[in-house]
Amino acid sequence: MKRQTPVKYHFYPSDASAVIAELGKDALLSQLKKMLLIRNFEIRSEAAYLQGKIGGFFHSYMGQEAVQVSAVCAMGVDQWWATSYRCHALALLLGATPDELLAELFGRSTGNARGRGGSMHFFTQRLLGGFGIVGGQIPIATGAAFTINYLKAVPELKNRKNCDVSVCFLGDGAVAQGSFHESLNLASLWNLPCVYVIENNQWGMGTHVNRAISVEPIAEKKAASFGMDAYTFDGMDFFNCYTGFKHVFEEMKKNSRPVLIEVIAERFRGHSISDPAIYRSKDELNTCMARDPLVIMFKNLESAGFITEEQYHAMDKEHKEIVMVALKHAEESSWPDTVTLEEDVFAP
Ligand SMILES: Cc1ncc(C[n+]2csc(CCOP(=O)(O)OP(=O)(O)O)c2C)c(N)n1
Ligand SMILES: [Mg+2]
Repeated sequence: MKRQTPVKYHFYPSDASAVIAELGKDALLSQLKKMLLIRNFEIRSEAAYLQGKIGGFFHSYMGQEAVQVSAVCAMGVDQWWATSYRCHALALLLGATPDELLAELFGRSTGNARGRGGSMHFFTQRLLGGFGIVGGQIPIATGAAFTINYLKAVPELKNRKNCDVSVCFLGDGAVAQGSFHESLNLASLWNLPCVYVIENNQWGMGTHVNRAISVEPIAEKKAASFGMDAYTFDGMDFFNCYTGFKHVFEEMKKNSRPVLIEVIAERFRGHSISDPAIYRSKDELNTCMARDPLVIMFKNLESAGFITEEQYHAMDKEHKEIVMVALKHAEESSWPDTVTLEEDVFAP
């Protein structure tokens, strides 16, 4: 049965003006540019898909940009990162180029995974994936957190390049998976520095979170059972997310304890490109799109005197053009040679 009462979230306290003072104009404009790159990447690749140029699965991150942009801004690229199949944004944030990602969507040999992975399996040196199995990334990210401690504990490995935390994004739907509970239990027992971030966009395919997950707010109610601290952030607000992620990161560097974060977000599209999302009314969609994370970010930076509306439109156009160039590169790239079909296949 659907829960009727609206969920009361306790967002981590934040003050946009404090973040503006801390990060300053250049760093904040650079975050806004990242959001615009992600948004334009999603819009243009969606259009290419609808023209039949891209096949397979395709899950848009549109609407959730503030979450991963702020997390990478607060913790830096040099951590371990993992996410679900909704992985376009994180790959862009961790250094993959629009050229290689679009070529991957087009299935070309110049792609991020040489055309073999497609939309759900982007990776970078620091991004462990892109996972198509719901909850599949949770044990992997937990293992990466184990590695962080292992490298610190073994004297001969102490000089190896290490990082501070492993960050695992997962959807609200993944909370019902066994891998979630097994991983969080182990991470707590073994003090693994893993940041588990539930991106609660209210839906797991066409099932509303209140018909799939027994308690809400999810992090607040579940973290205690693992002896972890819980946090809730407003996923449409870069400043709230950044403040929260920064706090968590600083705490974890001191105590090496895992944490559970729930970020309340909205996806502006259906579950995937083939989902018309008729389970959500137009009014509901309009209400959530009225809180566009890009607009919220822009308005704050405009009030701070960092950018005008005209400059914002020019910045948007500039990123649209970056993606158009990448589209051309993808279209002109060659298909993988069929003789490579059996390469990189693990078959013992
Ligand atoms: C183990 C497993 N079960 C079911 C599926 C089918 N499936 C794909 S996405 C999805 C919904 C997941 O929703 P959520 O975790 O909230 O992530 P979101 O798509 O909202 O980002 C389901 C059930 C799957 N891929 N893997
Ligand atoms: Mg979801």
